[in-house]
Amino acid sequence: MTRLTETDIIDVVDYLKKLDDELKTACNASFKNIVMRASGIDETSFKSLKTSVVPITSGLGIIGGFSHAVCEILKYIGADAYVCDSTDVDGIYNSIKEGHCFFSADDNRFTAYNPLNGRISDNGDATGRGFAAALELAANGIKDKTVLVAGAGPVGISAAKYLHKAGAEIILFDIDKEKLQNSEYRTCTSLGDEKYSYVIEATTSSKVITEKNLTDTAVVSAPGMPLGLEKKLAQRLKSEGRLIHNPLELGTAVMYTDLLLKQEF
Ligand code: 2YC
Repeated sequence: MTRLTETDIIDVVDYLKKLDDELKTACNASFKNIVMRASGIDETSFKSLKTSVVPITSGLGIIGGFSHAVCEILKYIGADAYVCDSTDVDGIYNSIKEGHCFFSADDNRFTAYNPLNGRISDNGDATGRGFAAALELAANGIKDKTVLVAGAGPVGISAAKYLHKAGAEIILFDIDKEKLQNSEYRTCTSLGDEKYSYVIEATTSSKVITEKNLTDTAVVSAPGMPLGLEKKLAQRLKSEGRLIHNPLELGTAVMYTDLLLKQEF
């Protein structure tokens, strides 16, 4: 998975307001409504829980501004979030002792836990569902529509599962055929001449989707970091409200609404 940099997460609050407006244009739904849809909850089951963001110093260590950015994203959708003043296991211990949910990320895993109901959420899984729900709304329903899912990692697989359940026909693309083995979907290891109207771009490469892969009305929902579209194409799609992309926001917010689901044990 791609490690974020400080520039990916500066001015989060201003960015969230802009992103909310972009999503209302592209998906006809607010940031929070997309997030709740991805978790399968509605306003009646939304709660503002005390939630701590615990900085983790292991491995490559702290990313400047990461904990603050996660905290601001959680506050934006209504969680009672704060950055824990202790780090690592001490921070996790203090959060659980207070009965607070907590978010923590090392170099390999970004997770959220709710000690009140045992619910746990993983960023890759949550991100896939967040971008899938956004595409479903942008498409005004995805039933019987074909969706290209580029990238068979945790994010792409989670998006494919959500959209398949919503009735879409999935074409799963990855250059590594190992990742496509035993897949329940139609798969391909190269993008032929087919043009797609609905795309999930969930790869870590920076040039996967080009004009020739897209119809004139195509919508691209891209959790992939870095963005897998060439700059000009990305700018044109964005200006026409047909590109959904953000480095951290959608996935982090879905992790929180995942914690509100009914009892896990
Ligand atoms: O500041 C901290 O607590 C660091 N330990 C955070 C490291 C996050 C590493 N992961 C990433 O940059 C992203 C995640 C946000 C999702 C996938 N990669």
